[in-house]
Amino acid sequence: MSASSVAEQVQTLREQGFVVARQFASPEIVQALRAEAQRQLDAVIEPIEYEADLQYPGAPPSRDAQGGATVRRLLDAYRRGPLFQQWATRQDIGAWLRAYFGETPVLSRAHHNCVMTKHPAYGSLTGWHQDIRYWSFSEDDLVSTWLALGHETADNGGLFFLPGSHTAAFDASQFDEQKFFRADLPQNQAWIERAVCPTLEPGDVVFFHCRTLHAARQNSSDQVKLSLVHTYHPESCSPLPGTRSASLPGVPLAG
Ligand SMILES: O=C(O)CCC(=O)C(=O)O
Repeated sequence: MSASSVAEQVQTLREQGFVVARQFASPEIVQALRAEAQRQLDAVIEPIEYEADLQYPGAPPSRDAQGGATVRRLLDAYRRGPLFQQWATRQDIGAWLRAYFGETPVLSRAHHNCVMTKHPAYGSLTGWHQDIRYWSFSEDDLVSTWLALGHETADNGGLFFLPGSHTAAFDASQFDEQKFFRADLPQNQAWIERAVCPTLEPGDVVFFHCRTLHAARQNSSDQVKLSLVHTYHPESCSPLPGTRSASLPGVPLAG
């Protein structure tokens, strides 16, 4: 089967809220990004978010506890050197997102913009959520890219998505106080039963909408999972002044 075109992928994103672009990054790029991510992880290069900071299920109780030094994200990937910067602003990423937005895409440095790790021990489970829940923009039509730097499956903490959830009008009562989609409600169960977890190979990129409900389990393999994650908005959509979304300047992508 031939690879799907950008136009087809954009259409799938519009319809189901996520799409996998297979082999978007070459093996050489993936190898270089992975080696650099691993080097920075081993060298504990800040800024870092630790599993203990979030306290999701499976995380150590504090940074001082056993496993407390388990990294969740290497933050501000854009500032971590030219390899990461080039990836986030690549011409083909820009062209893809321009096809979706119909205008210049802007990289948000305030959200995602990280190497996401999931460790076999102390790597946590992330419940069902929409990324937009804590973001503040004039519109809610943002798209994130998730580049697999290794194999990703349900068992090592790969992402699950709920197709079509990006266009659903959920009620606030369907979410808990941390804005996680409540798995205990029958009306939510009907959604959760539709969950899909695309298996990713190194170099695959998932484009997903900021309203798409997604979740991930813990990592039951014996290898750390590494992914590179970025978020983009169209230039006509701005972060609201004074919010975290406006805390770092965005980077417009060349046409
Ligand atoms: O890898 C995970 O546990 C989920 C990450 C995620 O959904 C997020 O950061 O928004």
